[in-house]
Amino acid sequence: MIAGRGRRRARYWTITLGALAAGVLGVSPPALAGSIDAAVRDDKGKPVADAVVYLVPAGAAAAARTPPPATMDQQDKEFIPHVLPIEVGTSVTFPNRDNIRHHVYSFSPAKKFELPLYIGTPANPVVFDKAGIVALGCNIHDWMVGYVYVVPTPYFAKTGPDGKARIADAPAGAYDAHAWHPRLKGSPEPSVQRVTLSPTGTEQAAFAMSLKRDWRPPRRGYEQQQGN
Ligand SMILES: [Cu+2]
Repeated sequence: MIAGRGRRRARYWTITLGALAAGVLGVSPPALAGSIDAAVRDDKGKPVADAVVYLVPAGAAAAARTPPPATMDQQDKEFIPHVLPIEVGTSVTFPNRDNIRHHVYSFSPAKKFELPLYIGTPANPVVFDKAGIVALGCNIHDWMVGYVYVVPTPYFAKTGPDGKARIADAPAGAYDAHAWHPRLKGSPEPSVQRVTLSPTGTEQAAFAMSLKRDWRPPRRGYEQQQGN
């Protein structure tokens, strides 16, 4: 009799504690996502492609996570994409899709590394563990220039040929919106503006930037010399 009541009481507490745990852990409302449409133009009003727009939370930082891996191809003796934005901690593979060897390197403080002469995909990806600009070159082909731009946030996008970029999945709240481009004139620091994302509607942000001329060592002379 007493033992039976004890069992019932134990079951009562198990159910009650279970319900409490579900209340605390399981039914918190989902984070409401906001979105932003950014438009980047140069000082003549022309749309700027390949600009990286990213949102840094004004308050608490975004929860730490392992970002998905990314790829920087080498194809037809170019880095593709020309600009690869990634979050800090991202692993990047550098497959060589050409049938000649490339030798990828970076002397940038944010990530110094070298992938000596290779064809195919190097066994180990490169992990970018510090925010900043990583300029890529190839020891063999001087005109090959690419950028990995490492941002301290999962909320980023790159402008297309129309100069527009959309970030659609950031939790509602206040952010500093940054815009960066590899040919920014003067300081390489991104331009910043405060935006507040609401769970309804889309914020707009307009950036204007002065760009340096797009100069790279020419391909033609080399290819005539080498016959490739
Ligand atoms: Cu190369």
